[in-house]
Amino acid sequence: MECGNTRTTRNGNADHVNITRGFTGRPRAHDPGLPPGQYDARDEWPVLSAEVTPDLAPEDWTFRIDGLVAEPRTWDWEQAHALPAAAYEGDIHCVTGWSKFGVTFGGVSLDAFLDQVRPLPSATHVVAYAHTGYTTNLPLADVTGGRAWIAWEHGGEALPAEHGGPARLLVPHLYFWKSAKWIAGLRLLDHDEPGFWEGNGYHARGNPWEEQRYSGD
Ligand SMILES: Nc1nc2c(c(=O)[nH]1)N[C@H]1C(S)=C(S)[C@@H](COP(=O)(O)O)O[C@H]1N2
Ligand SMILES: [Mo]
Repeated sequence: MECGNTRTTRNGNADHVNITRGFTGRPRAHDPGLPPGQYDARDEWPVLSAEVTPDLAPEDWTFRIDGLVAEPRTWDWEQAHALPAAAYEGDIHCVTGWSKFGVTFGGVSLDAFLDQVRPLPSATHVVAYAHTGYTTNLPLADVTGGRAWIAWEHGGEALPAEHGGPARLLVPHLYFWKSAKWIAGLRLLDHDEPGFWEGNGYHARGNPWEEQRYSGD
Protein backbone atom coordinates (compact mmCIF):
# COMPACT_ATOMS: atom_id res chain seq x y z
CA MET A 1 0.00 0.00 0.00
CA GLU A 2 2.85 2.43 0.65
CA CYS A 3 3.95 1.80 -2.92
CA GLY A 4 0.48 2.70 -4.12
CA ASN A 5 0.74 6.06 -2.41
CA THR A 6 4.11 6.76 -3.96
CA ARG A 7 2.70 6.07 -7.37
CA THR A 8 -0.21 8.40 -6.82
CA THR A 9 2.25 11.22 -6.18
CA ARG A 10 4.21 10.39 -9.30
CA ASN A 11 1.04 10.19 -11.34
CA GLY A 12 0.64 13.95 -11.23
CA ASN A 13 3.73 14.00 -13.44
CA ALA A 14 2.92 11.10 -15.71
CA ASP A 15 3.99 12.90 -18.91
CA HIS A 16 7.34 13.88 -17.51
CA VAL A 17 7.90 10.39 -16.16
CA ASN A 18 7.18 8.81 -19.54
CA ILE A 19 9.47 11.20 -21.41
CA THR A 20 12.30 10.63 -18.95
CA ARG A 21 11.93 6.90 -19.33
CA GLY A 22 12.18 7.19 -23.13
CA PHE A 23 15.31 9.35 -23.13
CA THR A 24 17.29 7.40 -20.58
CA GLY A 25 16.34 4.01 -21.97
CA ARG A 26 16.12 2.71 -18.43
CA PRO A 27 15.27 -1.00 -18.48
CA ARG A 28 11.51 -1.27 -18.14
CA ALA A 29 11.72 -4.17 -15.72
CA HIS A 30 13.60 -1.95 -13.26
CA ASP A 31 11.14 0.92 -13.37
CA PRO A 32 10.15 1.63 -9.75
CA GLY A 33 6.64 2.43 -10.95
CA LEU A 34 6.15 -1.12 -12.15
CA PRO A 35 4.89 -3.65 -9.61
CA PRO A 36 6.99 -6.83 -9.42
CA GLY A 37 6.75 -9.07 -12.47
CA GLN A 38 5.03 -6.46 -14.65
CA TYR A 39 6.14 -4.85 -17.93
CA ASP A 40 5.21 -1.54 -19.51
CA ALA A 41 2.77 -2.11 -22.39
CA ARG A 42 3.40 1.47 -23.64
CA ASP A 43 0.99 2.17 -26.52
CA GLU A 44 -0.71 -1.22 -26.38
CA TRP A 45 -3.97 -1.64 -24.54
CA PRO A 46 -4.80 -5.35 -24.72
CA VAL A 47 -8.43 -6.44 -24.52
CA LEU A 48 -9.08 -9.21 -21.99
CA SER A 49 -12.65 -10.48 -21.96
CA ALA A 50 -14.05 -13.80 -20.84
CA GLU A 51 -17.28 -12.91 -22.68
CA VAL A 52 -18.30 -11.65 -26.09
CA THR A 53 -18.46 -7.83 -26.03
CA PRO A 54 -22.13 -7.03 -25.36
CA ASP A 55 -24.10 -4.62 -27.52
CA LEU A 56 -25.12 -2.36 -24.65
CA ALA A 57 -26.38 1.14 -25.46
CA PRO A 58 -26.05 3.90 -22.85
CA GLU A 59 -29.87 4.10 -22.70
CA ASP A 60 -29.98 0.44 -21.71
CA TRP A 61 -27.18 0.67 -19.15
CA THR A 62 -28.11 0.67 -15.46
CA PHE A 63 -26.05 0.52 -12.29
CA ARG A 64 -27.49 -0.85 -9.06
CA ILE A 65 -26.22 -1.06 -5.48
CA ASP A 66 -28.02 -3.38 -3.09
CA GLY A 67 -27.37 -5.92 -0.35
CA LEU A 68 -26.30 -4.47 3.02
CA VAL A 69 -27.31 -0.86 2.37
CA ALA A 70 -29.98 1.35 3.93
CA GLU A 71 -31.55 2.25 0.57
CA PRO A 72 -30.88 0.02 -2.44
CA ARG A 73 -31.09 1.93 -5.68
CA THR A 74 -30.59 1.76 -9.42
CA TRP A 75 -29.23 4.64 -11.54
CA ASP A 76 -29.73 4.96 -15.25
CA TRP A 77 -27.22 6.68 -17.58
CA GLU A 78 -28.67 10.15 -17.04
CA GLN A 79 -28.98 9.81 -13.27
CA ALA A 80 -25.41 8.54 -13.00
CA HIS A 81 -24.15 11.46 -15.08
CA ALA A 82 -25.92 13.91 -12.75
CA LEU A 83 -23.45 12.92 -10.00
CA PRO A 84 -20.22 14.97 -9.66
CA ALA A 85 -17.69 14.12 -12.35
CA ALA A 86 -14.44 12.59 -11.15
CA ALA A 87 -11.33 11.56 -13.06
CA TYR A 88 -8.48 9.10 -12.55
CA GLU A 89 -5.03 9.64 -14.00
CA GLY A 90 -2.56 6.94 -13.16
CA ASP A 91 -1.53 3.39 -13.86
CA ILE A 92 -3.28 0.07 -14.42
CA HIS A 93 -1.86 -3.43 -13.94
CA CYS A 94 -3.15 -6.65 -15.50
CA VAL A 95 -2.32 -9.93 -13.79
CA THR A 96 -1.16 -11.34 -17.15
CA GLY A 97 1.84 -8.99 -16.87
CA TRP A 98 1.13 -5.75 -18.67
CA SER A 99 0.89 -2.39 -16.97
CA LYS A 100 0.08 0.99 -18.45
CA PHE A 101 1.32 4.32 -17.09
CA GLY A 102 -0.61 7.56 -17.07
CA VAL A 103 -3.98 6.43 -18.37
CA THR A 104 -6.90 8.78 -17.87
CA PHE A 105 -10.47 7.77 -17.13
CA GLY A 106 -13.51 9.95 -16.52
CA GLY A 107 -16.70 9.07 -14.69
CA VAL A 108 -17.97 9.30 -11.12
CA SER A 109 -16.36 8.22 -7.86
CA LEU A 110 -18.00 5.14 -6.35
CA ASP A 111 -18.19 7.13 -3.11
CA ALA A 112 -20.85 9.34 -4.71
CA PHE A 113 -23.03 6.30 -5.42
CA LEU A 114 -22.38 4.69 -2.02
CA ASP A 115 -23.25 7.93 -0.19
CA GLN A 116 -26.75 7.67 -1.63
CA VAL A 117 -27.41 4.06 -0.57
CA ARG A 118 -25.65 4.31 2.82
CA PRO A 119 -23.80 1.02 3.49
CA LEU A 120 -24.77 -0.69 6.75
CA PRO A 121 -22.03 -1.12 9.39
CA SER A 122 -22.15 -4.90 8.81
CA ALA A 123 -21.02 -4.55 5.16
CA THR A 124 -17.40 -5.66 4.68
CA HIS A 125 -17.16 -6.85 1.06
CA VAL A 126 -18.75 -6.33 -2.32
CA VAL A 127 -19.38 -8.49 -5.32
CA ALA A 128 -19.29 -6.44 -8.50
CA TYR A 129 -21.27 -7.91 -11.38
CA ALA A 130 -21.43 -7.07 -15.05
CA HIS A 131 -24.37 -6.94 -17.46
CA THR A 132 -22.76 -10.05 -19.00
CA GLY A 133 -22.67 -12.06 -15.75
CA TYR A 134 -18.94 -11.60 -14.98
CA THR A 135 -18.35 -11.14 -11.25
CA THR A 136 -15.45 -10.09 -9.04
CA ASN A 137 -15.21 -9.62 -5.26
CA LEU A 138 -13.56 -6.79 -3.37
CA PRO A 139 -13.24 -5.60 0.22
CA LEU A 140 -15.58 -2.61 0.68
CA ALA A 141 -12.55 -0.62 1.87
CA ASP A 142 -10.98 -1.02 -1.59
CA VAL A 143 -13.88 0.68 -3.35
CA THR A 144 -14.29 3.61 -0.91
CA GLY A 145 -12.09 6.59 -0.04
CA GLY A 146 -11.65 7.84 -3.61
CA ARG A 147 -10.01 4.68 -4.97
CA ALA A 148 -12.76 3.35 -7.24
CA TRP A 149 -14.81 4.82 -10.08
CA ILE A 150 -17.60 4.05 -12.49
CA ALA A 151 -15.81 5.14 -15.67
CA TRP A 152 -17.32 5.97 -19.06
CA GLU A 153 -14.49 7.94 -20.62
CA HIS A 154 -10.94 7.03 -21.53
CA GLY A 155 -8.52 9.67 -22.77
CA GLY A 156 -11.40 12.13 -23.03
CA GLU A 157 -13.39 9.87 -25.38
CA ALA A 158 -16.31 7.54 -24.74
CA LEU A 159 -15.02 4.26 -23.33
CA PRO A 160 -14.85 1.76 -26.23
CA ALA A 161 -17.23 -1.20 -25.96
CA GLU A 162 -14.41 -3.77 -25.92
CA HIS A 163 -12.89 -1.97 -22.91
CA GLY A 164 -16.18 -2.04 -21.00
CA GLY A 165 -18.22 0.78 -22.50
CA PRO A 166 -20.71 2.21 -21.89
CA ALA A 167 -19.30 2.00 -18.33
CA ARG A 168 -16.90 -0.12 -16.30
CA LEU A 169 -15.76 -0.36 -12.74
CA LEU A 170 -12.26 1.05 -12.22
CA VAL A 171 -10.21 -0.01 -9.19
CA PRO A 172 -6.72 0.78 -10.45
CA HIS A 173 -4.77 0.04 -7.24
CA LEU A 174 -5.69 -3.66 -7.61
CA TYR A 175 -5.03 -6.01 -10.55
CA PHE A 176 -7.23 -5.00 -13.45
CA TRP A 177 -9.45 -8.12 -13.35
CA LYS A 178 -11.18 -6.39 -10.41
CA SER A 179 -12.27 -3.58 -12.77
CA ALA A 180 -15.40 -5.26 -14.13
CA LYS A 181 -16.31 -4.15 -17.65
CA TRP A 182 -19.99 -3.43 -18.54
CA ILE A 183 -20.61 -2.90 -14.84
CA ALA A 184 -24.19 -3.56 -13.72
CA GLY A 185 -23.99 -3.38 -9.97
CA LEU A 186 -22.46 -3.97 -6.58
CA ARG A 187 -23.88 -6.19 -3.87
CA LEU A 188 -22.69 -5.41 -0.34
CA LEU A 189 -22.08 -8.45 1.87
CA ASP A 190 -20.88 -9.22 5.40
CA HIS A 191 -18.42 -11.83 4.05
CA ASP A 192 -16.10 -12.38 1.11
CA GLU A 193 -17.55 -14.32 -1.82
CA PRO A 194 -15.26 -15.30 -4.73
CA GLY A 195 -16.10 -13.93 -8.16
CA PHE A 196 -15.37 -15.45 -11.58
CA TRP A 197 -11.55 -15.44 -11.53
CA GLU A 198 -11.27 -15.72 -7.77
CA GLY A 199 -13.29 -18.96 -7.97
CA ASN A 200 -10.75 -20.15 -10.55
CA GLY A 201 -7.67 -19.80 -8.36
CA TYR A 202 -6.98 -16.07 -8.47
CA HIS A 203 -6.30 -14.08 -5.33
CA ALA A 204 -9.20 -12.69 -3.29
CA ARG A 205 -7.68 -9.18 -3.13
CA GLY A 206 -5.17 -8.87 -5.98
CA ASN A 207 -2.76 -6.18 -4.77
CA PRO A 208 -0.13 -5.89 -7.56
CA TRP A 209 2.49 -4.40 -5.20
CA GLU A 210 2.37 -7.58 -3.12
CA GLU A 211 2.05 -9.69 -6.27
CA GLN A 212 -1.19 -11.26 -5.08
CA ARG A 213 -1.87 -13.10 -8.32
CA TYR A 214 -3.14 -16.50 -7.20
CA SER A 215 -4.83 -17.66 -4.01
CA GLY A 216 -2.02 -18.43 -1.59
CA ASP A 217 0.29 -15.68 -2.92
N1 LIG B 1 -16.98 -8.13 -17.66
C1 LIG B 1 -15.66 -8.38 -17.66
N2 LIG B 1 -14.84 -7.52 -17.03
C2 LIG B 1 -13.51 -7.75 -17.02
C3 LIG B 1 -12.96 -8.88 -17.65
C4 LIG B 1 -13.84 -9.78 -18.29
O1 LIG B 1 -13.44 -10.79 -18.86
N3 LIG B 1 -15.18 -9.47 -18.29
N4 LIG B 1 -11.62 -9.10 -17.62
C5 LIG B 1 -10.86 -8.45 -16.56
C6 LIG B 1 -9.44 -8.51 -16.82
S1 LIG B 1 -8.63 -9.98 -16.55
C7 LIG B 1 -8.74 -7.41 -17.17
S2 LIG B 1 -7.04 -7.39 -17.27
C8 LIG B 1 -9.44 -6.17 -17.57
C9 LIG B 1 -9.11 -5.90 -18.99
O2 LIG B 1 -9.69 -4.70 -19.40
P1 LIG B 1 -9.41 -4.25 -20.88
O3 LIG B 1 -9.92 -5.33 -21.78
O4 LIG B 1 -10.11 -2.95 -21.03
O5 LIG B 1 -7.92 -4.10 -21.00
O6 LIG B 1 -10.83 -6.25 -17.46
C10 LIG B 1 -11.30 -7.00 -16.37
N5 LIG B 1 -12.73 -6.88 -16.36
MO1 LIG C 1 -6.35 -9.33 -16.48
